[in-house]
Amino acid sequence: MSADEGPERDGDGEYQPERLLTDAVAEAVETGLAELARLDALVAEAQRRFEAARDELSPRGLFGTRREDGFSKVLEGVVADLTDGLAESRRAASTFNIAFFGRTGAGKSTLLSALGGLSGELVSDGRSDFTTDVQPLDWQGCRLYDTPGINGWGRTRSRAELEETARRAVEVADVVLLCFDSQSQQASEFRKVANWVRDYRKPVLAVLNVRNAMWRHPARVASPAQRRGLSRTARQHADNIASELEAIGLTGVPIVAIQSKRALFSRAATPFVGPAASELQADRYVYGREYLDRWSNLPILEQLISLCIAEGAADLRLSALREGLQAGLRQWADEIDRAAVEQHARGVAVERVVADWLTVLGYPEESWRGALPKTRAGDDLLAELEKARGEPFGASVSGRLEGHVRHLLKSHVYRCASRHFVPPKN
Ligand SMILES: Nc1nc2c(ncn2[C@@H]2O[C@H](COP(=O)(O)OP(=O)(O)OP(=O)(O)O)[C@@H](O)[C@H]2O)c(=O)[nH]1
Ligand SMILES: [Mg+2]
Repeated sequence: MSADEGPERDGDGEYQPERLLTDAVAEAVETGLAELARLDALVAEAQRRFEAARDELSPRGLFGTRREDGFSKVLEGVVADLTDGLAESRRAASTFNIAFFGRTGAGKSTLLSALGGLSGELVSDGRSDFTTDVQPLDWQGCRLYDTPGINGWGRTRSRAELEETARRAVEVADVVLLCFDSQSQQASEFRKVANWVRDYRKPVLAVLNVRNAMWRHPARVASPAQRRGLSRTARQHADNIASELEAIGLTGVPIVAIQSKRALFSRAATPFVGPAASELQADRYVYGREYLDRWSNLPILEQLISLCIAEGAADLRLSALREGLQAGLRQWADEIDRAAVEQHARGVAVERVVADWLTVLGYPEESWRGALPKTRAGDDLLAELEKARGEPFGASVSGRLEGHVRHLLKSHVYRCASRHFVPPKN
């Protein structure tokens, strides 16, 4: 990637390095929100159908109350879950998330402070493991997540806790930035992050913070041969990082070399409270902020982040939203299937009881069938049940009870009759 193009300017020639990124973020956020509106409509339609199904299965009684059954509960759960899921997505969709990972001292907080135009308070004063929490910073419609150095995990907070926080940072990230510096390029420390990145299919960029103060500093390094030498060394570092990343399964990751300290010197808000405040003043005075910005190469990193968001992240956001909803629906389809199997078993049991009763009591005759309770459609409940099971009950009109009573009566009356009956003498 060319490092010599100047930064963006607007029509009046005013320097506006963040414009491209802001536009890309705004567009991608808008695409996500439009998709959310479509999904909202889908969920509203699903809700309408669920409720119609529930009304049919379990109509409201005389006083507007509904009998609680398995289906009602499942359906209410479906609607609440889908609505909550979309509300959660809406909260995350209003911003774009960029998570920074790297070993302690790699310059993560420096880079993040440069991007955010902070005044240097997050940058280490030289101590390692300076950042101890995942810190979110709102910026240009994005949320930047500064994370503790990965090699220091576990020193200030439990490793498991920090790993979980880092995993969540990858989960919500639209873009993951892996930060290296010219002194440490071991990608193996990123293995965990790399696994999450692959699992969640997140776009990744690598940043190489070149610490050599002479790199990309034409005002101080006049000799082209010397400049080429410095560039060659930076290139070797970048190649090394590429093969390290490949070794942990991250192939084709774009790598941008930057000078974080120079970027911060250009972009920081004043009064500056970070390290080397007097150096910052001197550099601004001697070289000017625009020079420092251009030769820090930060605008190229910003362009790459913008491209990532403009080209890929909007699609990723869309599929993440859709997949999220689909996963919710699949889960509830399984619940409904489970409830259906359960209800079917209960139905079979009820049918058996009804069949037994009919066998005992006898199948109701047409003459008194009108006394049976009716459904809303006007059928009596027995007819409704027979419709549902697909065949009428085979019980005869005179049930076993009748036969039994007749039998009892017969034998009883016979016995009584035989006791009291005195045959006439002839
Ligand atoms: N000389 C020089 N110093 C730098 C450069 N980039 C960062 N530093 C310094 O290196 C130290 C560490 O930088 P940070 O940005 O705090 O590093 P970090 O990756 O956030 O480190 P942790 O928070 O400990 O994980 C700070 O004192 C920075 O001023 C650079 O390009 N050149
Ligand atoms: Mg830090």
